[in-house]
Amino acid sequence: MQDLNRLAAELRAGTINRFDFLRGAAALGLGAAAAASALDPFNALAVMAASANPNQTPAHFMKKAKYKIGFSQSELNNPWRVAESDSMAAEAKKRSARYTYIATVANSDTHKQVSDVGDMIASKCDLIVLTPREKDPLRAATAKALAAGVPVIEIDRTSAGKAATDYVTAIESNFIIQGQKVATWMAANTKGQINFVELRGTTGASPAIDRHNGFYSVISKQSRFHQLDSQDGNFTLANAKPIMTQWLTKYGSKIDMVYCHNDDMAIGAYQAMKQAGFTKKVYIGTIDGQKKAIQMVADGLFSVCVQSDPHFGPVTFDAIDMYFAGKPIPAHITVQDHTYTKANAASLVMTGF
Ligand code: GYE
Repeated sequence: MQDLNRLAAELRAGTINRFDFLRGAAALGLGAAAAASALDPFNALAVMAASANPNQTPAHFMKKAKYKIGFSQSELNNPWRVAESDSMAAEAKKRSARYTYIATVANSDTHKQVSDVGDMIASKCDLIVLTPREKDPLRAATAKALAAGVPVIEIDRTSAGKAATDYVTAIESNFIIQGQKVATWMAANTKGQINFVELRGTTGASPAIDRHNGFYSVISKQSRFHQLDSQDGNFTLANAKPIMTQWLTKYGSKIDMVYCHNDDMAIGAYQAMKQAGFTKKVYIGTIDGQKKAIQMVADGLFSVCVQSDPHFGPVTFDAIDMYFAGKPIPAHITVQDHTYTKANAASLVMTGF
């Protein structure tokens, strides 16, 4: 109990943060609730909730020569996710003097991703990088890590909960702005009545929610745009292509525009049109920035592509360095993305993946 009292004093003094406190309590065999009740009447959970931004606390008592980092990937079912995992692995290799690195893939199974994070906690990872497949269910994973005192950095997507409170930081693109950029391009560069279909990303994933809301925040104010249909294409070509084939049968040449939450689905929609012998010129707006898609913008096959840069390795490991150096980390780190149009795409193909 002496050790727990020392930790509590340090937490109160602000020389350690609540991740440190919970990790210290866990090392003593105590979970968060047990740590709190053992400290009664000093209620640790209340103090932790009221304590300053955990990222701003300078001291981290667990100094080590090498930290173990775990990366929980949701799935590798499209080129974007492969590029992201490759970027993380390459950066971990560059910094292998300071970090050991393990990675898991949840194979599109949200429950498996929650248990993957549990396994990383059990295998004594010092920090977990998480790309949460679905927003709400992955809250269980960050809660588990927080209770065990293991800091989590969320990259590319976010789970429910708050950056700098439930996890250290969120490193991601602004998905609302991405959707708005596609809609703004369509509003500025088309004329007359426009009927459109929307291929959405995985239901429950933060980019699917935000890219939908961002797009509609602009397009619903334009009375000449009409939605014919909208379906979940799971961010994959394989799911999106048959949906587009059905729409071509159902709506045919009524379709003027296709809005896709990612390039893989846009390429699937384009292939479906080609295979159906559909020759009408349809506007296609997409997000991600595969080299192939940027080239299709340059060739006039896609109208606009907004980048969502998957190269998270360097920025994530910079944040990890800062965390273990006890330096303040902003709650949100926003990735800056290009907008590719006919005017600039040919010269920017190399910025893709
Ligand atoms: O657009 C898509 C991937 O979470 C930002 O997920 C990411 C999205 C990306 O499967 O291609």
